[in-house]
Amino acid sequence: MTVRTVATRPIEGQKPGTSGLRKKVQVFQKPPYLENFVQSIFNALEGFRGQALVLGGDGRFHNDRAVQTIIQMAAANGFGRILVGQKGLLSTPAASCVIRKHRAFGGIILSASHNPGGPDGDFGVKYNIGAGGPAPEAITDRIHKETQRIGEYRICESADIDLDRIGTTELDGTVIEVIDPVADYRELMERLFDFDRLRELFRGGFRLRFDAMSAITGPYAKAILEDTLGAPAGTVINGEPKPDFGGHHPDPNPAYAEALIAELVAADGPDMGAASDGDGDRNMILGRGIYVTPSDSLALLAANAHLAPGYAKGLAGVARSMPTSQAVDRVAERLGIDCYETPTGWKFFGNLLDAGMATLCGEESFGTGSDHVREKDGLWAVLLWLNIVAARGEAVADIVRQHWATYGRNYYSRHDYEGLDVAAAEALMQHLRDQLTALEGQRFGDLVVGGADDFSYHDPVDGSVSGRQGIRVLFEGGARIVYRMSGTGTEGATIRIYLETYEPDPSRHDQNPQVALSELIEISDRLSGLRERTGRSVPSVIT
Ligand code: VG1
Ligand code: CO
Repeated sequence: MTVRTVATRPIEGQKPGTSGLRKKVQVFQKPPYLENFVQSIFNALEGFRGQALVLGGDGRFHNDRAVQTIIQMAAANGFGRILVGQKGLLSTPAASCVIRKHRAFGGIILSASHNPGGPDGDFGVKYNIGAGGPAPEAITDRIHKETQRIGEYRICESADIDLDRIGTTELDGTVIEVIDPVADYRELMERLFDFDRLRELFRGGFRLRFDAMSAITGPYAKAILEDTLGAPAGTVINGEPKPDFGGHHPDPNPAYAEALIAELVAADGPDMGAASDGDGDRNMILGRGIYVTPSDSLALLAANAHLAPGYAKGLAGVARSMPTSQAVDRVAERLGIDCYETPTGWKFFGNLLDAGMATLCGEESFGTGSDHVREKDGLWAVLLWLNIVAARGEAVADIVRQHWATYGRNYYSRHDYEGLDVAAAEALMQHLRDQLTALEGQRFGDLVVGGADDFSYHDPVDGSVSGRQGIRVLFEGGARIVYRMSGTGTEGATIRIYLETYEPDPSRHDQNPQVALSELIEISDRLSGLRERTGRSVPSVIT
């Protein structure tokens, strides 16, 4: 076997975003795009010689080719072991679980997550550290620097490794272990949740519909929900991972999971509905006749987690990304635990989880997780919900309504404007920034601005500071408007506007969120000048 050193030159734009480097499949397909980025990851790391690397992806188009290339490069760069999921597959939370359990040096996850797949879709590469979580900014910055000065990459030229069969092979002194992608993850879930109780729930006729959206969670959901917990066959729909996700958008939200929503609205619909995204780290929860917003879900899980064995001792603290609604803050206050506010992106939760300061964390973008791994975890959230439903013996809708009655309801919505002209989007953000100091004290109808800033995060664990993380307009009484530019898209710019208002009165808990938020939506338009600047009058997606 020969290790080849191949001369190369830096490629523009290899800068990791909110969650890894995401580009069109065609960009990644063209050598040496992938090779450059992977070598830059290795160049940015120290001390991995002889250590283990975990590798796998969500099965999207190009996953199979990219996995082979990365195996050859990891071997050539001196890793001692490569743990790769069978067929090159690993969900994002399972990869995090495997890294931690096998004490790997780190892992590479191939996914563009909730972005569409297929030959014309998106591809992505993300590096996770030994703690199991996404590389923190200090490392992603280093990787970006390496991409700008790369001169060569190393690769072991060999035939493709057989990834269909579980077992061990060797490549130039590097041991390659093809592992069952589900086994370690299932074992972890079994330790956290009361599987006997869940079996009873399904034996009693509880009906769950889980939409895997033709993405990676299918095999995990079937193995755990159907094969282990006895949910009837057909509980998991769209359960076969496909390279193009069946042509669908693997993003579990009301806009892209219409069929599931329709089923749950029906009077004779299932008791609970759920969906997850391309790489299995997101979740959407539905009850019969009710959609649970991710922010409410986080708050509810925090209030009820003690009902599951893995969290019976209570929570050390909770954390949410800044734009996520403040519903969980109210739960934390009542529990007497800390609530941390971090920038968008799971990498910011890692330190809090490692330090034992937070047990649960979540984002408004359908992400919830805990200290069991260092990624958000879609199926985990579904199992925790099931455990809570089983322990309380109540319907999802009743649990949600009781929660609102106790804590008040945080009406919440996110408006996304996608595919905008980059310069126009940047100018809009700057226009908002320019108004920040003048905003304080201004009155808009009944609402008074209590403060406005561009969110800056001071990590309480390592002292690092991350600035420009989103513009916040905070009104007295808890209402907010937040503006951010997306860091995961691959076409033009996406502006996300997050709207939130608080309603303590239970007699007003049945409004349509868009109506409850209409005043804020108007103010938001006025402050940003969005219509004039972008020519758009309606959001691309409302969640
Ligand atoms: C989006 C979400 C963010 C999430 C990220 C990765 O980022 O808003 O909350 O962490 O996607 O999720 P952005 O920068 O586009 O707003 V996943 O499931 O795509 O890895
Ligand atoms: Co994802």
